[in-house]
Amino acid sequence: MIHQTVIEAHNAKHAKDLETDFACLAEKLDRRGVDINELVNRAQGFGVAIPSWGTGTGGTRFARFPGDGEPATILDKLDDCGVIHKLTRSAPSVSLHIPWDKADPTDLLAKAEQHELSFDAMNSNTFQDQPDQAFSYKFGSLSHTDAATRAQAVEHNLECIEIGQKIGSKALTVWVGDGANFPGQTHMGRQFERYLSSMKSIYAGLPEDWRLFSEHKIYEPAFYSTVVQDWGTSLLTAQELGEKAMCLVDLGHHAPNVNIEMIVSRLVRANKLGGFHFNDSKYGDDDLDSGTIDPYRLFLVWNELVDAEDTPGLDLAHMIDQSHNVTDPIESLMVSAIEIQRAYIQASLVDRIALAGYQDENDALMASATLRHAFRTDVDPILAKARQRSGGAISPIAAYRASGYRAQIAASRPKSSGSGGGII
Ligand code: LRH
Ligand code: MN
Ligand code: MN
Repeated sequence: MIHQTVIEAHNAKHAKDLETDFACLAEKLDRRGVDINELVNRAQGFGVAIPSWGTGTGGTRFARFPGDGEPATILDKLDDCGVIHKLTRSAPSVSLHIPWDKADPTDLLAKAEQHELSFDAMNSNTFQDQPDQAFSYKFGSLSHTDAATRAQAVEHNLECIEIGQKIGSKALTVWVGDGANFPGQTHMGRQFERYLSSMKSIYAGLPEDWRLFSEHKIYEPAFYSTVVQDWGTSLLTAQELGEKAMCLVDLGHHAPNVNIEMIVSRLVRANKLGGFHFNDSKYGDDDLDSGTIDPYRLFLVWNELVDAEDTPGLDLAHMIDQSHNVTDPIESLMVSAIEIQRAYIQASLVDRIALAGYQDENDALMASATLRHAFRTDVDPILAKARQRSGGAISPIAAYRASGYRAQIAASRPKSSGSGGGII
């Protein structure tokens, strides 16, 4: 593990530069009537959940190229999540995936406590067949034509809830790959009815204080049609199921150029926005690191979220969902958590009174300039100060590399084979 003294030694080297940069930004923001310490407080209060599956090297259907010290078990994954949180102080929870992360709940809780972590939404998996299951998901799961296959998929989701209850999770995210590869392969209406009816059975088993997230995705693995392909279908589902059902927006699950920030605004209006899977993409569900392709879009999403933050009942689950194919996953996840936090703080800098004035006057030029002014502000010193005040590293990547953590775990974990393609 990374000892606090490693962080302190690292911070001692960078503290003076940070003070200078922080004082400079504080003065600049003061001229804009903004108190920098309020922004530091906001940054310190920020947290995003790490997907357990993101800690291992991802892959494509072509190949997977594992690195050294790949986590072999969920406990290893939690150790890696502990490192991410320790250095960034902005990733206090983990989102588990069943059955990949099945383990004794007592061990999960003990490990989480050791790293000051908690468990965010559970994720079910009915897009793969497991060795011991009776019915195949080749032609669908919750929407399958066969009632016994649907029942098996429902049962699996109920088991995820049961496991989640033992570890303090409060939500279940359902993403299904069900769909069709050919026009005519399925009756789209009847298939959706079957999906809804299965989701109702899952909803019926949801504890009082839990929420059910439906996650839409435009395509893949089904390439002609997908049952929950867009936010419209997701919203229909959430509205039909009831109060505890919400929509989850995975940024990569849309066609290129779709206006995701507008989807966010509409779902807020419907009181049905439940959470996010953050990532970035250029072409489709690329699962690239947050903020690496289109940081302005990430900012625009956060602009809607900050604008809506006082909406009664709005309680969002923020999670990362990425596949790290060519980087050290711990490094990618740390940078991603910081990029998501950066967009949040930049969006917090938008002068909303001025913006509303420009919008009312139809001053398009000044309205858009107001957004870009916030986006272009370098909030790095705020993020670094937040980490320093919370006991994290001023520069997490440098501290991580200096710690030698990867080499240390590579010596104790079994070497991972690169055979077979990764799936997500
Ligand atoms: C597939 C996917 C989806 C889910 C995850 C478990 O696209 O990445 O986003 O959230 O698998
Ligand atoms: Mn996702
Ligand atoms: Mn995805």
